[in-house]
Amino acid sequence: MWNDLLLFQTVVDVEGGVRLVMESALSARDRVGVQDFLLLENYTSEAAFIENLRRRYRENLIYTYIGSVLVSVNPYKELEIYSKQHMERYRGVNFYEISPHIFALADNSYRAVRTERKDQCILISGESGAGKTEASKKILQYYTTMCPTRNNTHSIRERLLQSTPVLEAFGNAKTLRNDNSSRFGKYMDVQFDYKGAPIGGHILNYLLEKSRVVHQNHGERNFHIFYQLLESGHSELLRRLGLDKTNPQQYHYLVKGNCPRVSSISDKNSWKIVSKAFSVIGFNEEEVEELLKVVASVLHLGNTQFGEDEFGETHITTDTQIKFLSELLGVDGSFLSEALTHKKIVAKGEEMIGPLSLEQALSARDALAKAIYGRTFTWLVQKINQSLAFQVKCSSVIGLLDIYGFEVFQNNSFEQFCINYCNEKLQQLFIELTLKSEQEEYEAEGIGWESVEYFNNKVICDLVEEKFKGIIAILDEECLRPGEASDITFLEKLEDRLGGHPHFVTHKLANGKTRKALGRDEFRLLHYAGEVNYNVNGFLDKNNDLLYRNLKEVMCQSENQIVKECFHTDELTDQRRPETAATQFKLSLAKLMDILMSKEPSYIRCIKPNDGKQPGRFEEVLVRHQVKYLGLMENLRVRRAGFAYRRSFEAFLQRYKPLCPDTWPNWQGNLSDGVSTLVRHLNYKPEEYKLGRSKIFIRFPKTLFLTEDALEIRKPSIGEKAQKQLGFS
Ligand code: AD9
Ligand code: MG
Repeated sequence: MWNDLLLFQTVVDVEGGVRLVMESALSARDRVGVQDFLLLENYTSEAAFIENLRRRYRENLIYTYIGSVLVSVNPYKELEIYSKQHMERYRGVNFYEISPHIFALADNSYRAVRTERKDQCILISGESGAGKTEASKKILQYYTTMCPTRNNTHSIRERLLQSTPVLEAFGNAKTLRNDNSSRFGKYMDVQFDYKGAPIGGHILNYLLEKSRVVHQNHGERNFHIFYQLLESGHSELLRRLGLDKTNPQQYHYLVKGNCPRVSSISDKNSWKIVSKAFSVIGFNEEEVEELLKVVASVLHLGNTQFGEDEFGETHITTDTQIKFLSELLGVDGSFLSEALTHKKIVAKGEEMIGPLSLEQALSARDALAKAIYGRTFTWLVQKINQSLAFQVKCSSVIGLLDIYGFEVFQNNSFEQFCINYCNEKLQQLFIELTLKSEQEEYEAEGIGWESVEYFNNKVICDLVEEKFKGIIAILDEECLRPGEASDITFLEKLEDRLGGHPHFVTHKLANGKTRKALGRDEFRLLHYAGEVNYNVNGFLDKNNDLLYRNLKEVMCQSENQIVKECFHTDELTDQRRPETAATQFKLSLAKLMDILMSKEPSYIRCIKPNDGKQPGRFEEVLVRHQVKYLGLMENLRVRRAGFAYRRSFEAFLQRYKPLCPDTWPNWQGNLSDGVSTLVRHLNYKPEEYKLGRSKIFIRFPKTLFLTEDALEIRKPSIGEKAQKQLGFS
């Protein structure tokens, strides 16, 4: 397998020139396809693209490049390609020398950090279950295993690694698409010192799917931690938490999906791993216990029931739950009971208390459970960040983004709207950083090339986020009209203001007729990746994300350390309206875009080959859909129309001057002439490169790869000192 597609062999001739010899490997290519889509003869054909992926997948070759983009197809089985020996094979080698691999991409970013001191980011995208989280774990493993160590940084490596199981326990769940689905977005910086040793990290989390705490669809589960605790928590601990492990089905918040056990998941093992991870990260026993008290209190909240008396007043019928809740959260039981059945409104400086209906009490209870869990998750991230904070000077970072892919379900709600908006932003970033900047650079350098048409999705980003006019602004506007506005008035406003927009559709047709394919409570967005119908039911509530004031008051008085830190009294005194959920998300995405824009990106595009989580099954229709919405064909066209590599004249000459007697050891003339002399000597064909104003552009990766090989052969004869000067590793 390691001979995978070394289709070209290098021959260095007597004068030091490099020649390329095609290996008689056509049969190999037939069998395993090409390792870089740039080498596909018929590169505009989607069928050829998919066929190449299929051939490679059949041979367990799950990775393929499009230039520097890595395409990965989920194997759904353990492959023997991630050992330390494999990592070593990829250290310091050029991208194209051996079989494509995620370690090659990780190493490439790392080398850029080391040699150019330029911050990097690795953006991993793909739909649920495509392998994003696994990919980010492999990258983290690579850095923690292969990078040099500082004396005191052993523990930081462990902490970097151990942050994952903790966050997965609280933020991942079994869904229909993935048994270990991340229900939050994650961006993690790995920080390095000037010697390239990992010295710290920092995590940003995005939009946890809080609704899962109180409701799961059939066949899905709540977050893993609940099952882990019940399955494996020590009996004494469970007693203290008031939990009963014998029957997890008795917990209201765990039974909705009717799926307590999952064959691919061992809650027992995971509990052991998470318990160990807590101590590595630096949680002491009391902190873990406080955290588990919060987890248990969510279960007790779920089991808190309400009844109506003869006057229609709502009251709590399950006093034992209140007793446990008051102990676990360290709050006054009667105060809590009242807050769960009444609401306090402050209007014009006056407080008014009114009873809640049964339905309102249930939803207040659920809102409290979601708030406690959601805020605790953010607290957990902060706590991990404290543990990962670096002690010595950070020189550069590599950011890893593992964030939800585009989602289209039968019924799409506020969550899908946010997730798909996030994907629009990432596509916009990709356009900014790759497609547009590529074209602009050619223009700036005066390089002629065929311009490639691509769809710029800025128009859709604007549709969602534009100030005063966009969908989020209209949604926020409706949220400011309590009592008057509803999900339907929100939809009507959208129709009114956005009706003519080319990417927005509702059931109303321009001629007054009705579009049958859309319900009266739906709108459709024509995303860059395809059409999605959103049902507006619940948009206002989810965007408001309100917790009644008196419930906040109770939580602010909590003696549980974590709850105390999660609910500040300033919240009660602050007169300003809190940001809505969509606006918060929009602001956090804008910050994320700034972070990513300041770094040099690499991309991993993950593909899910089938919906059955099965190894060896490649479903063409499913794959084709993903190839489309990941924009891979467009990406390939731009790459093929352009040049795979570019380097400044200076950097190119500095690196390769030992290969030519006229440029070694020093070229006296101008840089452009030096590069011309050098590439003539290297026998570059005119179609392989172009010289711009300040840079050389190399069309195919293999050209550079052969030049690197020649350098490797030449290295011993140029002496160690010169090698150091030239920056060879
Ligand atoms: V989600 O958007 O969080 O729902 P991901 O993160 O894209 O999704 P994940 O990485 O969790 O998917 O992969 C899903 C499952 O596929 C894993 O639990 C593994 O069982 C399987 N998988 C993914 N990548 C690999 C791999 N490189 N080798 C083996 C893999 N199995
Ligand atoms: Mg994931």
